[in-house]
Amino acid sequence: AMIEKSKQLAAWAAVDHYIKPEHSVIAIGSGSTVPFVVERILQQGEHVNSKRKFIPTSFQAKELIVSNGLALGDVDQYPVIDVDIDGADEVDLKLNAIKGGGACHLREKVLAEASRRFIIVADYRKNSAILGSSWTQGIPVEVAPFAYAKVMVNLERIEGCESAKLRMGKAKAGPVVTDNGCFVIDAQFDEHRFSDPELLLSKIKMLTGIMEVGLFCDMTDAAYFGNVDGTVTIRN
Ligand code: DER
Repeated sequence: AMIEKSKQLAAWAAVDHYIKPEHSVIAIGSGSTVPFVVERILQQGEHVNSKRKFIPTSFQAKELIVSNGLALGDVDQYPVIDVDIDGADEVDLKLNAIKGGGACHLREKVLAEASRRFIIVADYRKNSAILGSSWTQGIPVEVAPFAYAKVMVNLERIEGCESAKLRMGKAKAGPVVTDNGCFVIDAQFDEHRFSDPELLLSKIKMLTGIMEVGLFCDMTDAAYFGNVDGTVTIRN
């Protein structure tokens, strides 16, 4: 309950500060924090008489938009987005983030880059000084199925890589398949690598067969963390 409350605190504060009546194209992130973003937008009521379009970062986000009666937009038609609010698995002091715990990070990163403002909302567990402190499941790497075994070999050769494992489904036999029909490899690195996340990202992203990497560097305008004591930490 405290974690859920802290997600709500972060989401409401971010919406109140960053989503204004004049914003007409809004990207909706993925995960369990973002429903509180939609909840607050509905409370604002601006969407009712505006031409607002909501762009989903995943099938899950699309369902959230549609089930709440918000106007669904397509990034093909709205490639320039006013504000994107999304969750994260962990955020460091420089607003670098690990994303992809929900295997949605390719579309999330595309829309984050397409947005004038990219805001992260999260509970206190995600608020770290250095990446890899609280999120210990590795960096999510989306990969073309054809290339996954070769990419696993390439990842394990990167200095500091401790393991690279294909993400398997829990309620599905075989590997997780993303909204893009791809697989996810979770790559564990020793914590020294996270002192320079951009260098690590560049080493991973260049491997042929990789679709996207769950390291968001130099992309986030602000991060909102809900705290146990009911306060919100804002980092920007
Ligand atoms: O996959 C992602 O990057 C999502 O944003 C997700 O990891 C955030 O998760 P949560 O909001 O459910 O904690």
